[in-house]
Amino acid sequence: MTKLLMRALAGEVLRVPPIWMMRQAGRYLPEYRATRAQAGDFLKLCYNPELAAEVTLQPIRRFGFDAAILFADILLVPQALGADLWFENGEGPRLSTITGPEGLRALKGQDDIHDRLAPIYETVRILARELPADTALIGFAGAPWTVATYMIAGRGTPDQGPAHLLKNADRETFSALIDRVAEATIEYLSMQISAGAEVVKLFDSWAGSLKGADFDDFAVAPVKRIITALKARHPGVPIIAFPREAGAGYIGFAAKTGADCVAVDNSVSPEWAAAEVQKSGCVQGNLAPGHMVSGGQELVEAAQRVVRAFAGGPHIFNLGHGITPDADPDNVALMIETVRA
Ligand code: 1CP
Repeated sequence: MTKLLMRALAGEVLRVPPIWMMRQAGRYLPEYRATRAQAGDFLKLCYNPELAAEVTLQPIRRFGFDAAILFADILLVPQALGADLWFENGEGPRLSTITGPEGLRALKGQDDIHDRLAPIYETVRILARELPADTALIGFAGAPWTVATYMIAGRGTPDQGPAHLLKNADRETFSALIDRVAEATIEYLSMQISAGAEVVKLFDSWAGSLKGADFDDFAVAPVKRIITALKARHPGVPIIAFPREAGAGYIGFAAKTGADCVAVDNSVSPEWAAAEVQKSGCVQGNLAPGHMVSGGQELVEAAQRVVRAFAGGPHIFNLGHGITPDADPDNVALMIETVRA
């Protein structure tokens, strides 16, 4: 029987939606923390295929989600392109920065990224073998704008200021960087698909700070380019796009980019997303991640509201953004029980 996630992505309206969770392998799980300690640190975990496959499988074993998402990070692509990457304890990622044409010229080409990324493809091959027969395997990458914000600033930024500055001051360098990331992302995702990923997702976590024509040029166009190239090479593989906090930009996003499913964050109501986004196809989302910390009857009611709002069309149940380290695994179990009841 076809996997539930694939059925929703094909446009089927299901009585019970498939369910998975962004960052489902992560620090809220004691078994994840133990495996991460065994690996040494976060990046060593990403590049260790056996241990990365193990942490991908942990939430599947514990909760029986309908999909597993490859354990890796969107910042491995910049690293494969030649950026230095490290994680400051308790603070997050740090990268070497690109501030002008010299930085761009120093980057590797899209065909030179695979040596560094080979362990990720091996993780996908292990997962394709070891996942339960009804669990779908999702590969992923960052969308070019979000990846570029880290490559330009060298870290996460609240308003993506440095990336906006380069975009406005040196459009040529900025556009060329977006193109280089898009080209690398096509090759990276194509290799994940060849290794066994059945679905791929593009995370554009900072899409919400692109306004007006910038949204069309840097959130829509590069994602469309990646999807068009992947569809030509792998016609049957569905693609989920997540232009987080796009607001009105969610409307028509699937048609503009060719995505099979649009993931929506919880800054929009499920009723609004059902009316405005789901009318053009499958929608993923959008329970507020805070419910995984607070739990209780409010979690139950909010999860029921999401299920009810999206019941008239194809839907994948998910959070509006990643689960946080302070979440309680019992609340995850309660969410799944509620959705499947
Ligand atoms: O300490 C740790 O163990 C590291 C925490 C962590 C984890 C579990 C990071 C560092 N990355 C990941 C895994 C990860 N990252 C996955 C794995 C699959 C899953 O279970 O979902 C995925 C899909 C990502 C994607 C990712 N990384 C995004 C896009 C999604 C999002 O959350 O918006 C972004 C922006 C990153 C960058 C990144 N990596 C890690 C952190 C702390 C960050 C965010 C930095 C910032 O706040 O700017």
